[in-house]
Amino acid sequence: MDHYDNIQTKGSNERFKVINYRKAITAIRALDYEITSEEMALKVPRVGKKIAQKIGECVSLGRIKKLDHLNWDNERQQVETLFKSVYGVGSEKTTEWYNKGLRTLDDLRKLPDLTKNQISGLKYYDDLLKRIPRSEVAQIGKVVESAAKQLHLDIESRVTGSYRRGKPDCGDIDIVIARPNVDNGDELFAIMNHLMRELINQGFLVDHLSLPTWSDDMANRPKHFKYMGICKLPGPDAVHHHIDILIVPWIHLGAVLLYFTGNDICNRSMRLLAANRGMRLSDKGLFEGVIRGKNRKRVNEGRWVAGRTEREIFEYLKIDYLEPYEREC
Ligand code: TTP
Ligand code: MG
Repeated sequence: MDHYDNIQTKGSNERFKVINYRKAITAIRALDYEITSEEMALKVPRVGKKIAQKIGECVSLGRIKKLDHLNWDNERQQVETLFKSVYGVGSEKTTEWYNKGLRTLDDLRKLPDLTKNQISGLKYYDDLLKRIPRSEVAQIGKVVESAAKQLHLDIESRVTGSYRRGKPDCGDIDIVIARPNVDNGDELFAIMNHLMRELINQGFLVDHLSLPTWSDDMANRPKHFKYMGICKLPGPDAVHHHIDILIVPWIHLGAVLLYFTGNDICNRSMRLLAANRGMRLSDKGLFEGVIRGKNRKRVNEGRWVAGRTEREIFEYLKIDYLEPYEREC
């Protein structure tokens, strides 16, 4: 998947291969047994013939033959994949750094012009790679929820992402917060400010990757605020994790929960379905009366018709409701 990911371009065949690998990886991760042959791999849903064959090679040879024959620079590939696994590092930088002769994370650590996010990505590199056990995600969710409820008891805080889909472990923590009947930017921003201050004071938020921004024209409008940072539970052995906290208008809560619960392939399918019905689905809601011109490019915003709850979005799209654990596409 990394190989195809590195060489893919928009709309290319490789792009679809990446998606197929992602689907297969998700399906395999959900298994509670080990795959020990190509035949076994082939029986797993979403694992096609070619991927099964490669799994067979991994099992019997310990490597994938195609990678030996590919006409690419193996070292470059490995180093660039390593660099790209650092938070805040994109493909352009990885190539530039490789060309400059950098090969290890310690080489990167010496660079004078790293961005703030790259510095954090390197500082917490080992911790951020670790999957987070479900129980710890739940604990972290409680910390955030209690801090939010200090301000208003009726605030709702929900852990979304892979946790809400029922995964046994997660890559990061995705939290969505809203308050009944509160849609305006100024009130939502006040909740965000309180939450950040409280969680920093507690020593829970230890580093910020992206802070929500404010402009005065947001005051009376529904507005989404997103915080991205690094958190940790108390204790000397606590592991640092990536956390995203979103504070959103009550009116958009369903659409946001739907988006941030994912998975991303499921989101993509639902958006496509909406588009095929002359509608548009975003993290703000479902819009109808959407007109698309050349190359399906949208020419208007459309009229907001659903998004307060997830169920109303499914109903409006005329599809059966999917429980979060069923949204594994
Ligand atoms: P992630 O936290 O990236 O994904 P995840 O929670 O499903 O998995 P992980 O355990 O690795 O954290 O994003 C949260 C949700 O946001 C994801 O499930 C769907 C949505 N999303 C997209 O639809 N497209 C994207 O490109 C990304 C990054 C997220
Ligand atoms: Mg996640």
